[in-house]
Amino acid sequence: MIDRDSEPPTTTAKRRVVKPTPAELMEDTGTGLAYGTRPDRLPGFLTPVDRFFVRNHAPTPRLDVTTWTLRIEGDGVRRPIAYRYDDLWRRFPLVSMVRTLECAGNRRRLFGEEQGQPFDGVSWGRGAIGTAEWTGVRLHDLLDPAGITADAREVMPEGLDEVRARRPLPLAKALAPDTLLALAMNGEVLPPDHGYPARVVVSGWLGAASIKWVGRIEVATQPLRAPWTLDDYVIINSDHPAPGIPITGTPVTSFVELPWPAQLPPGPITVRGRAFAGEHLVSAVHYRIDDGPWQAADIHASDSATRREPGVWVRWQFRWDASPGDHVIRVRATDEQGRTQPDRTPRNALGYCHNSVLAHPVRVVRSPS
Ligand SMILES: Nc1nc2c(c(=O)[nH]1)N[C@H]1C(S)=C(S)[C@@H](COP(=O)(O)O)O[C@H]1N2
Ligand SMILES: [Mo]
Repeated sequence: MIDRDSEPPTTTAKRRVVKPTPAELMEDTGTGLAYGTRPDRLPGFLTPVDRFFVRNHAPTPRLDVTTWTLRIEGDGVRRPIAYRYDDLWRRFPLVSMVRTLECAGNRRRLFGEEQGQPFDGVSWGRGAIGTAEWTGVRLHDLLDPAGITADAREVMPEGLDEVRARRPLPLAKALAPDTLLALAMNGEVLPPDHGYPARVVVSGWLGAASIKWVGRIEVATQPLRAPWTLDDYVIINSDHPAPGIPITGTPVTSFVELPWPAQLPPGPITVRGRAFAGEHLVSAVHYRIDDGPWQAADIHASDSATRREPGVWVRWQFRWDASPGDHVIRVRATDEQGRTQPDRTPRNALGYCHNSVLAHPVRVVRSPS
């Protein structure tokens, strides 16, 4: 049996996001809190806001910027500060950067199928990944006026949603030049579901590090404890028993921009997709049709939307003369350190970081039904 990308959810949970999530653009995971981008609905290098995946742990909060403040505090700063929304726009240099966000649970349903046993947790298909141009202020520039102490170690942004989502970052990652407090996404003020008025964007790390609806940032001289590094977003396996290891960067992965399963007419076509390697660079993408040889796909080197850089996906493509019948497309991306997508992902208890080479089913028929 072929499982479909957008298996209709068995329960129709109440929607707890703001933007429309039509089935032509997004995959409903059935939770009311998590909607994936359909991989076959990517018109350009960036993922448009209308289809960018959403992952909430509580309903999207509606925040009012006339009363909203951002507090910087904790024993790792000498002078706690509170910023208003206008301060963020006016007092600091604005920076724009293209970055990909991927949820650590992306492809969990496929991971469960590979293991022959479903995982608990959001049953994602391939859609919990997206790329946007984020505009905002460097976290470094915001923290600096508070006077970071010499012994500061961790920085923890906290959300104003019901779960007060928070996750500590090591000081060095928080101060990296490409760690941003984003105020805008693809040239628009941040939409409510993506963290309005301000969200963190942590380059190359799992989506859960990029806290939305930030209201407070704690700087601490001691390691901070939070549910998302203690109970969730950790790798628990035989090498690392509970509480496991908190996930940071995500491993090299790729996907084909076709529905699952796909149906195509016979003849020459261009098969397209994306590859992403977290904090690393994608150095190669190979593909294989059925039992044929592995061949190099063409990585778009001339994307004017972005330079090729770590933290950003690449587009790739190849030409294929599709003959009638059932076929399987496999794609394997490799990062600059030579790490490549495995045939099987070693099991971990919570079903994170699935990056196996997928056997993408394609039916080639003369008159698609
Ligand atoms: N405050 C808050 N921030 C959050 C979350 C959340 O539930 N609350 N979800 C996280 C997770 S798990 C992911 S994958 C990303 C998803 O970002 P997006 O909804 O903009 O795609 O946001 C992260 N930031
Ligand atoms: Mo996530």
